[in-house]
Formats: sequence, C-alpha cells, structure tokens
Amino acid sequence: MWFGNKIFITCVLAFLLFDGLYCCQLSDPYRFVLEEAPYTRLCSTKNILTVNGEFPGPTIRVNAGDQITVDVYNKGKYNVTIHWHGVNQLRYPWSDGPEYITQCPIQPGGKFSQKLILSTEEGTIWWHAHSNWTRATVYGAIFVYPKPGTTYPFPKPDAEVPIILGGWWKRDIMAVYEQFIATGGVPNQSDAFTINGQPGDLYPCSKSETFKLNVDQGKTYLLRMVNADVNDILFFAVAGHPITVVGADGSYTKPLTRDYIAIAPGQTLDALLHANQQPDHYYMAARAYFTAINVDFDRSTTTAIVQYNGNYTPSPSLSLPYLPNYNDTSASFNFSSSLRSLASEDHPVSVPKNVTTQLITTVSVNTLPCIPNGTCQGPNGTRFSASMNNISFILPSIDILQAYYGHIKGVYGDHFPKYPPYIFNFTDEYLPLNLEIPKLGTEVYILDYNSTVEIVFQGTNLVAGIDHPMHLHGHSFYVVGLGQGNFDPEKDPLGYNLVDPPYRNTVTVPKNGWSTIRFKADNPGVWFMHCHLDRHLTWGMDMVFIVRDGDQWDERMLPPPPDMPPC
Ligand SMILES: *[C@@H]1O[C@H](CO)[C@@H](O)[C@H](O)[C@H]1NC(C)=O
Ligand SMILES: *[C@@H]1O[C@H](CO)[C@@H](O)[C@H](O)[C@H]1NC(C)=O
Ligand SMILES: *[C@@H]1O[C@H](CO)[C@@H](O)[C@H](O)[C@H]1NC(C)=O
Ligand SMILES: *[C@@H]1O[C@H](CO)[C@@H](O)[C@H](O)[C@H]1NC(C)=O
Ligand SMILES: *[C@@H]1O[C@H](CO)[C@@H](O)[C@H](O)[C@H]1NC(C)=O
Ligand SMILES: *[C@@H]1O[C@H](CO)[C@@H](O)[C@H](O)[C@H]1NC(C)=O
Ligand SMILES: *[C@@H]1O[C@H](CO)[C@@H](O)[C@H](O)[C@H]1NC(C)=O
Ligand SMILES: *[C@@H]1O[C@H](CO)[C@@H](O)[C@H](O)[C@H]1NC(C)=O
Ligand SMILES: *[C@@H]1O[C@H](CO)[C@@H](O)[C@H](O)[C@H]1NC(C)=O
Ligand SMILES: *[C@@H]1O[C@H](CO)[C@@H](O)[C@H](O)[C@H]1NC(C)=O
Ligand SMILES: *[C@@H]1O[C@H](CO)[C@@H](O)[C@H](O)[C@H]1NC(C)=O
Ligand SMILES: [Cu+2]
Repeated sequence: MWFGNKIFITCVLAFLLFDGLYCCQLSDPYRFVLEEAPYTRLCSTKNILTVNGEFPGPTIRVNAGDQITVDVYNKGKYNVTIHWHGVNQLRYPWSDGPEYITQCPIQPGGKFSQKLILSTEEGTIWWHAHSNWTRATVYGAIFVYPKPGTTYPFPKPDAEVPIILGGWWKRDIMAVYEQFIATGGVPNQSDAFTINGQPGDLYPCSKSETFKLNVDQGKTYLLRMVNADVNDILFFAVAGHPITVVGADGSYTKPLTRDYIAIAPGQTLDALLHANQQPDHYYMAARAYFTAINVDFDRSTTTAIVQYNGNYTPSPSLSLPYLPNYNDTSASFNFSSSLRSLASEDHPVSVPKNVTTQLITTVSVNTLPCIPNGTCQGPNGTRFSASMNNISFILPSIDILQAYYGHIKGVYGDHFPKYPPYIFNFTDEYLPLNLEIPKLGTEVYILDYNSTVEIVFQGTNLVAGIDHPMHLHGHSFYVVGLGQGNFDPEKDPLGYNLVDPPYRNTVTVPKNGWSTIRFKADNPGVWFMHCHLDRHLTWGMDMVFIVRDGDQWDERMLPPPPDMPPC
C-alpha cells in the first residue's frame, strides 16, 4: 500500500518512540471543528455548538482494533473537551477527554490532536463533549466494523442507520446550565426529545423534518442506537416491529428480541429491525423513564418514521408503539437484566473470578446547606448535591492525569473510601435528614496493574431514590448482578452471572437497588467514573481511578503528546 511521506516519517518516529504501537496510522486524520451554527427547532432558531456545523455531529467509521487521529479545533466561545465514549484508549489516557480529569480544556482558538486507540470494542460507541453541558449538542456515533476478513456474528444487515436519541432546549444550553448552578435546584427540563436531532411529528413546527427511515420489505436494518440525552433514561420502540438487540456498549450480545428497550445516557445498543410487516408507515418513538418523586420532567414523546418503499396507500394515521409508563422500574430493570454476552468462540468472555479488590460504594443524591445570600431551590431551601461513598466530587483546577504524571502535590487525595463510611438502611423510605449532607473532596482510588476489581454500586433513598447510569472510562466491565433493595453480601453474590454477563461501559443502578461490576485493571492511567445523568455528574456523583503501571514495557502508560492543552 502506498502512503504519504509525512505519515511514513510519523510512523517511523512513532515506532521508535512508542514501541511500534502507533505504526498503524495509515488514514488521514479526521478534522473536528467546534463552531457555533444556527439551528431551528420547535419554531425558534438559536446558535448551538456543533462539530463542523453538523447536528448530530459526524459519524466516525473504523474497524475493530484501529487507531485513528482526530484533530480537534476549538472555534467556539467556550472551553471544551471531547471524549470518545467506549474507546478504551489502552495505555493512552491523554486523549480520553474529561476536563480536569485527563486534560485541561481546549480553549477558544486552541487545537488538540487526539488519538483513538481501539482494541476489543466492536459495534456502536460514540463521542461527545465532556465540559459542563456542552455535550447537549456536541455528539455523534462511532461505528466499529468487524476487522477486515471477519464478519458480524449475525446475518449481515442490508443497511446500517444511526438512531441517536437526544434532547433539545429552546434556551441556550449555557443559560440552562448557569441557572441550574446558580439556583441549586433541579435544572429546567428539556423542551423536546429528539431522534437524529429531530423532535418529530408530535411537537410544534417539527413535522416536515421528522427523521424517516425508508425500508424495503424483506430487508434487515441494523439500528446503531445511542442515548446522547443529557438527563433522561429513555424507553424506545418501533410500532409493529419488535427489535432484536445484538450488541450493547460496543460488545456483542446474545440476540434479545423485545417490543421495547430501555437505554440510559451513555449507553449504546445495536438492534436489528426486520422490515417484515405490511408496507405502511410506522412510528418509532422514545420517551422518558423517570422515577424521582415530586420532580417534574420532560413528559413528551419523540418520533421518527419507518417508511416502506413501494406502491401503496399508507394508513391515514400512524399509531404509536406501546411504551411503558414513566415510572415502570420493572420494565427498565427487566430489559437491563436480560442482556447476555454473546460468549462465542470468536467473542469469548473472561469474567474475573478471583477478585483482588472489592469496593462497595453508595451512589446518592444529597443536599448542601444554603450558601449565604444564595438562591437555594433544593428541598427545604437547600442546594442539591450528589456523592459516592458520601464524598461529593469537586473538579480540581489542573487535571489529575497531569498531577499524577508530573508528581504535582495538592491536586487530589488518594483516600476514596472502599466501603460506605456509614452503614444504614440505604433504601429505607424515611431516612434521617442529617445523613443527607456529604463531604466535599477530590479523592481517587489507586489500583495496582492487573488487579481484578469488583464494584458494588448501592443506590440510596436519601433525598430521592432514582436510577443512576454509572459510566467507567478506560475499561469495559462485566455486569455480574443487579437487584432491588440493599445489597446482601451473603446472599446476592450467589446469584452472580459469571458465565455470560453483558460487557458494558455504562451500567444502570436501579432505583433503590444495586449493581455489581467486575473488570481487570489492565489499562494504566487515570480514569473517570461517574453518573451519566449530567445533573448528577455536576452535583458530584463522580470519582477517579488511577491504574498504576505494570512491570513490562507494554504495561506502562505511553508518554503524553506534545500538544496537551495548557491550563
Ligand atoms: C462551566 O461553567 C461554570 C459555571 O458557569 C464556569 O464557571 C466554568 O468556567 C465553565 N467551564 C468551562 C470550561 O467553560
Ligand atoms: C427555566 O424555567 C423557568 C420556569 O419555567 C423560566 O422562568 C426560566 O426562564 C427558565 N430558564 C432557562 C434558562 O431556561
Ligand atoms: C406509576 O404512575 C401511575 C400514574 O401515573 C400510578 O398509577 C402507579 O401507581 C405508579 N406506579 C409505581 C410503581 O409507582
Ligand atoms: C422479564 O419479563 C419476562 C416476561 O414478563 C419474564 O419472562 C422474565 O423472567 C423477566 N426477566 C427478568 C430478568 O426479570
Ligand atoms: C487470587 O489473587 C490473589 C491475590 O493476587 C493470589 O494470591 C491468588 O493466588 C489468586 N488465586 C487464584 C486462584 O488465582
Ligand atoms: C447578604 O445579605 C445581607 C442582607 O441583604 C447583607 O447585609 C450581607 O452583606 C450579604 N452578604 C453577602 C456575603 O453578600
Ligand atoms: C429497609 O427499608 C425498607 C423500606 O422502608 C424496608 O422494606 C426494609 O425492610 C428495610 N430493611 C431493613 C434491613 O431494615
Ligand atoms: C456524610 O458525612 C457527613 C460529614 O461527616 C455526615 O454528617 C453525614 O452523616 C454522612 N452521611 C452519610 C450517608 O454517610
Ligand atoms: C424537608 O423538610 C421536611 C420537614 O422537616 C421533611 O419531612 C422532609 O423530609 C425534608 N425533605 C428533604 C428532601 O430533606
Ligand atoms: C498481568 O497479567 C498478564 C496476563 O495475565 C500477565 O502476563 C502479566 O505478567 C501480569 N503483569 C503484572 C505486572 O502482574
Ligand atoms: C478555560 O480553561 C483555562 C485553563 O484551564 C482556565 O484557566 C479558564 O478559567 C477557563 N475558562 C473558563 C471560562 O472556564
Ligand atoms: Cu445519577
């Protein structure tokens, strides 16, 4: 294969510097320009932050195991970073993206050349901004195809389509965010949900732009689904067409056919749609799954249309698919707990059996006392907060990766607690108010290379019980169990699935319940773990793992690139 001189020289240099790992960069870099662009939705126009003027942003197409470069230019007004969600970035946290965790933001006028290092990920993953709430409009899909010469573990679909679920506020997202910070209350709910950036027929001024999927009868379509919404778990279904889930979070699953699915922010699904019905027009639809009491939320429904090609007269009115009620925890729980890894010869599972490091952490909504003269619209005049093991995470002012690599003291502490500091009935209906106030801190947990880690996430009913989609950077993990109520360390492990648990990067911890994950810490670096509902992320439901280097050359972090954005 012919390739340009510059790339060749880069390759040789990279080979010498980085032990050969980078010598696979044969494609030109992607160019991502962050810039404002006007978009009209719900009868009004505003400027939104986009990549290359597109909303949703461009789709990245790669093969499993590829390494690519994306040159990110910030031509917008705000500090921004981009995260490649589900790309595990082996030994290379430098490109991971969360601001003040692995990098300082790319400032307006700045540029950062980011590498995406894929390994076992295959299926659908995605990318999004990771600063404040800029990800509300800055997101797109990553299609990871099988390696050349290999194929899907299911019949090759006739076509592949992104189905990206999101939300839309009529107001500027920074105004929503700033008001949310200033009041200490819940953020304003979105004005619409969207499918591929479009609200759909049920909203004003939207019908002409509703996303339409044209299908041929008899063909099969791979829906590459992403939930990019800022704050809501969603139910999704296609009228008259059960869909067959074949992958989740960039890992294949056993086929699971369902009338509807539940998908949390941060999660992706690959699902087959068989166009085997009477030629007609059918709605696909999504709306919120929301369980916090006494909090209002966006109750609207977004739609798109599956349109059969051919010569026929469509039914005069389309019917909506059945979607569970907003508060149907068992519908969401049932779907999440029914997913299984494919566990085939080509896609084996390796669930850690010998756990060397166990953490049990609460994931909790909290309150903080009102600041003097502040507006405090949280419960009883407080400000909302959130925590893990009773520590509400505070972002440092320089990134943790830089502090770790450069031995800079005073940026973070290494005392993230292994267990809840206080044991109580986490899911009790009435809890003493004095438990609600967390500590504030920037605490990491340090893992030895190769340790096999188990984390039990325990939801609490402090302030309000609700589901939490917990996302780990740098590693996928096996979801070996989940349940309602308090985790029972004697009984619950007996029910763990160590045979074919799903391999994910975002796990939904059910309302007033628990989830257990396992992974091998074989990716040295600094890795963020947080709730993917952005209001909880902002309130502090976050922590950081530092995975130490191993002994061998290929067990150590690679050096930083020369263009890390400065603080
Ligand atoms: C995020 O928003 C907060 C509050 O408005 C602001 O202080 C901070 O500078 C913003 N960060 C970035 C990176 O823009
Ligand atoms: C939030 O909602 C309130 C009540 O509807 C409204 O008065 C306010 O202007 C909204 N703020 C933003 C930033 O959308
Ligand atoms: C869900 O909400 C409906 C009304 O919207 C109510 O009748 C039902 O009891 C609720 N279910 C649960 C489990 O809270
Ligand atoms: C999910 O619901 C189906 C149908 O009601 C039931 O057969 C199955 O056992 C449930 N699975 C779980 C994990 O709750
Ligand atoms: C389990 O891990 C511990 C600690 O690393 C080690 O001493 C032990 O040999 C391991 N056991 C098995 C069965 O691998
Ligand atoms: C808070 O408000 C009171 C009364 O308006 C005022 O006297 C005081 O100076 C204010 N404190 C601060 C920190 O702004
Ligand atoms: C915890 O609280 C729940 C809800 O109030 C109750 O059903 C359960 O019995 C309590 N568990 C214990 C161990 O007290
Ligand atoms: C969290 O820590 C604070 C400060 O020590 C304490 O007052 C509160 O009760 C703790 N809450 C829980 C749930 O541990
Ligand atoms: C607000 O205060 C009331 C009365 O003290 C109490 O019953 C309620 O639990 C409080 N709510 C929260 C979320 O703290
Ligand atoms: C980590 O595990 C791998 C595979 O099991 C092994 O080859 C390697 O020696 C281990 N490294 C360390 C530092 O434990
Ligand atoms: C943008 O990032 C730089 C570097 O971290 C920081 O000094 C500056 O305060 C940030 N600006 C805003 C508005 O957050
Ligand atoms: Cu949460």
